[in-house]
Amino acid sequence: MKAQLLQIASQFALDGAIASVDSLGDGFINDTFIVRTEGGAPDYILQRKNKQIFPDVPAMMENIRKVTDHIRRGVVAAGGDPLREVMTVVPAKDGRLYHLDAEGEYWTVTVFIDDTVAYNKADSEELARKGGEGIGKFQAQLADFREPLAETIKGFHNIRHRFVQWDEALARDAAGRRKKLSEEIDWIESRRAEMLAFWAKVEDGTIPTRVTHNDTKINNVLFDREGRVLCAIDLDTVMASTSLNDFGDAIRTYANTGDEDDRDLGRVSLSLGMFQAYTEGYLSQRARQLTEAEIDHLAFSARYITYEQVLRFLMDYIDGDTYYKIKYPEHNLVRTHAQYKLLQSMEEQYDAMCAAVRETVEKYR
Ligand code: GN1
Ligand code: MG
Repeated sequence: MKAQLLQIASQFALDGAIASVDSLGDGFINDTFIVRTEGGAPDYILQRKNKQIFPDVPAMMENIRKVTDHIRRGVVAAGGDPLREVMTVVPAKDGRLYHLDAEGEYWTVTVFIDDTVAYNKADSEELARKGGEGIGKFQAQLADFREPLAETIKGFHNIRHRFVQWDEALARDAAGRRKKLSEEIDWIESRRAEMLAFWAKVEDGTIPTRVTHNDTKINNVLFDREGRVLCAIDLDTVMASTSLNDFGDAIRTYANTGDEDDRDLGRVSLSLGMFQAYTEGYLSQRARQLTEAEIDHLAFSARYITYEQVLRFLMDYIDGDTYYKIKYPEHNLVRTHAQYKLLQSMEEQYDAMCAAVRETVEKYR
């Protein structure tokens, strides 16, 4: 394996001789390694990309290249450090953005950003504020990005597309579970029209399409040792959609007082304090650039994404657990209930969420 990894790393246009290649982190999706080099050259991140989740790795890498090139121009113009304040894709020696090995696996390299801090859980309002700042900064840097981006996962946060999958899953009833789920199915159906009405505004351009990160959890933002935001990382799911999705998905994860798969529903609710903190950090970067329609739907986007997550977990349960990894047989149903509890908590506190958004916008405009 070591020899194979060295051979793969040597396919890339690295500065400095390779000293070692070692496994790094415990990501669920890709396999990640660190390539150490000799002398003053940077170290590198080598990844084998997951073909099951990303059927078109070349298109994905092209998306990442476009987006990071754009951010880099802005960082350089502002006198920042382009090796620390944005991810750098390192091409293979043949000029491609990936190396395809003899087994048909796709490998990619980026520059390793040294001396940084990342967090796995947002356990304070201060950290939520900084996380919001990190994603807000990422979006602000891409506000004038105009190039087309490939749709690397079809209809990812498109509820119209999810309903097509949902209706098929119900009709198939592959695991024979549908008859026991009439209450849960009703949670989805009773909100179908409302969610489609929101999405129609994205489709007709009332809500603009921008660059979206699509995986805005806290460990995808890098900080320096002084606690300043450096950049957003893990750009595999960068696509074009409404940037509200990135806000909503962050709130779904940052502001849940319990766990995504909590069996104890009493623990699950929306923390208004964490919501306010993330919103504060986010709008400190974005208040002047977002349209009125976006501001008006910011709080709703948390409901939208959480609803979508209820649908996706329940659909996977109905399908017989084919998409999400499960740790026990009812896991997807437990996730469905826990995310539904979070959705209800958001619905109950919706007026306060909207008021917090309005107050914060005024502060930064
Ligand atoms: C998956 O890979 P991970 O855990 O960051 C999923 C997200 C879901 C999330 C739910 C490509 O994200 O969309 O929100 O699980 N990613 C993909 O935990 O489907
Ligand atoms: Mg991910």
